[in-house]
Amino acid sequence: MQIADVRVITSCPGRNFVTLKIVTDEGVYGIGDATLNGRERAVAAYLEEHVAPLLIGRDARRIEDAWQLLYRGAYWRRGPVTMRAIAAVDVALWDIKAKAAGMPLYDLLGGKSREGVLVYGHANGADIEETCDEVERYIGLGYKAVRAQSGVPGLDKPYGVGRGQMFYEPADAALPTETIWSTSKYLDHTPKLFEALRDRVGFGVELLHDAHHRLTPLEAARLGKSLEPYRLFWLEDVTPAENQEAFRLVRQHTVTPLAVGEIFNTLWDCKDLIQEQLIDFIRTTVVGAGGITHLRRIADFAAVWQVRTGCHGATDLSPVTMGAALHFDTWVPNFGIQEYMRHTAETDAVFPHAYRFEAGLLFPGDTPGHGVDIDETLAAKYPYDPKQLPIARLEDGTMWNW
Ligand code: CS2
Ligand code: MG
Repeated sequence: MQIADVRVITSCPGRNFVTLKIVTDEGVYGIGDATLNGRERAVAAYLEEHVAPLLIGRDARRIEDAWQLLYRGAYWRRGPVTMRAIAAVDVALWDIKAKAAGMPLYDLLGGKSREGVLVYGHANGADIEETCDEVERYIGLGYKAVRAQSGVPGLDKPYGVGRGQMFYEPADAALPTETIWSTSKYLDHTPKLFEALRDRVGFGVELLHDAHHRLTPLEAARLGKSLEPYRLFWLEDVTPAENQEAFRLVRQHTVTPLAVGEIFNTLWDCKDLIQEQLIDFIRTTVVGAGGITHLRRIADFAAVWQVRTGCHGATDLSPVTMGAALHFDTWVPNFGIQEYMRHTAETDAVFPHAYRFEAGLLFPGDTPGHGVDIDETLAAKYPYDPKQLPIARLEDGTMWNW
């Protein structure tokens, strides 16, 4: 089974997505997601210029060798662009292999470890009251776990309070929108949010929160400690993780579970966090961390220290990633939770898929492969529309972490 054609499809049905389609000489094809929010063209060019020519004529069954070729052969290894390009190839080849075997991807990985995949949705509001209403709405939709983000008094455009309700798209302009951040306003506000939430909905639903890389380690420790009475399922991205050691200080002060990793792209980004037991959930994804092949290695490594998976699943990860992730989640023994930000109707039309939501769980479906396709004719109707993620500055103008 040889690779006969490799196509990079950039489309903007509601937001930009980059999709890789690999077609074999036997007519079986597979697709992979290569979307990197705000940097889509970088990955598309990497695939078109530096990867596609290497793949033509290769045996499509040799997934591991393709991964090693694209990782070691790049010389300039790791990084979000390179690892997303490798991920797109990897997921497309796993899709092909499962289709050729006539089985859903989770069977190829080792079979089901669970029937349904626990997911969490994104409730957000301009203030505490509106956020409580939204959390209640998600519970009414059947969610058993809900992330809550609210506006912060005195701050404009805080992270996580999006336009639209069931999906969240932060990339809102061709040049970065500038936002202002105040940690002290946020730290004073957030415990009040979760006190109000627990008063409103009780302790029967899992609550999550994303600090989005904005705190120093000691501030993160303070937030984690202040949220302990509200028993969060996890507190995410509490502090930038380039220095994995920073999490040790947080860990010393709080038992609030910690999640990190949506911006990681290899095991090397989280090896110390895992083996030092500084985190509880690893957020790496099939699209961000080199595909099924590498994410499986991260999950198996994490299992040794009882760290569970909590794959990122924002609107800016395509339905192809959601489909492949659900097969991974259905198999992986140390599963934690799957993020599930919905996509717009336009996006879902371009990416027909087998997965479905029911009673707080996602089910991947049983079609051979990862169960997601792309309608290339429809995709062509949505030209690329350059957008970038916002940036954040402190109130004195200092550049900060968005
Ligand atoms: C967020 C994302 O879902 C999350 O946990 O961190 O929405 C993130 O802001 C976007 O994926 C960035 O493009
Ligand atoms: Mg996040």
